[in-house]
Amino acid sequence: MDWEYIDLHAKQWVMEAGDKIRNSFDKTLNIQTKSNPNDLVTNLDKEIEQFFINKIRNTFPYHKILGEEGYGDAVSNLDGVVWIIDPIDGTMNFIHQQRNFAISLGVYENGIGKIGIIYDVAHGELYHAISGKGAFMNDIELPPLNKVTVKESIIALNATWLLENHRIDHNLLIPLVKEARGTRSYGTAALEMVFVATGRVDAYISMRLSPWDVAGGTVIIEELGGVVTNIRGNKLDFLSKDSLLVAKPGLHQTIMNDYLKQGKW
Ligand code: 2AM
Ligand code: CA
Repeated sequence: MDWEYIDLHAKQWVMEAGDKIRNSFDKTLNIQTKSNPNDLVTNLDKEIEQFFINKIRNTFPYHKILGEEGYGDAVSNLDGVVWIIDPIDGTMNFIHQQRNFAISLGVYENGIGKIGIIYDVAHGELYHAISGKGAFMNDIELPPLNKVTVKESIIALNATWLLENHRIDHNLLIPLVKEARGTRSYGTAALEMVFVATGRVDAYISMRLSPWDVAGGTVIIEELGGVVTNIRGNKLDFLSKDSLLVAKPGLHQTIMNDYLKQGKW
């Protein structure tokens, strides 16, 4: 498989999609809710997903597509080449802020991450990695991730998980938040993952994400020696919703052993 050829197309389409999104800023969005009143989708989410699907189907007709808005294939396994796409990650930010959202795309072969592309449209920052060929931000190669202690780290997480909730014993996270140098919350898993890649934050924790939220970021993080698992320390399967712990090497192990594994769940 010529991954560089596929990557070239993918990046071109992502930039084109970014232009479409930027051009939409002064138009009225059609906003609907999905599973609950905070689960939002706009006409743009749908149009951008369809844009990618048309491009992929025309150019790589044998590839499968798993997209958040459901215009792709009914993917039940990762056999062959599968594109995992979130046309807009951070839709709530897109609607309210017109920033802090991203296009996120991962290309997997038999379940193995090959290409990861995340485009921070509002800031014009394109992150991308081809497995084994390095990770880049706007074509500047990112250095490998180094070890860091909790005391020196900024951890991205949503305040929701510090309140009592049914996904994690929130008492496990409180000591971590106290020990860390700081916490941040951006409301977009794809960008929070690439912020680990660039060192803007050192770790990111979330309790419930979908494959399209994490597929692109995982390729980029792993290319830099970072670690991606769920909060139980297991690998993700990119087919089901799961929790997420992304961190620099060493920090991941510390958060797992000294904090998350201290619970009884
Ligand atoms: P989205 O904007 O593409 O829906 C916000 O904290 C992050 O979580 C975003 O990356 C958002 O992706 C994702 N997210 C929001 N609601 C979700 C849900 N119900 N299941 C999985 N991921 C969700
Ligand atoms: Ca989305």
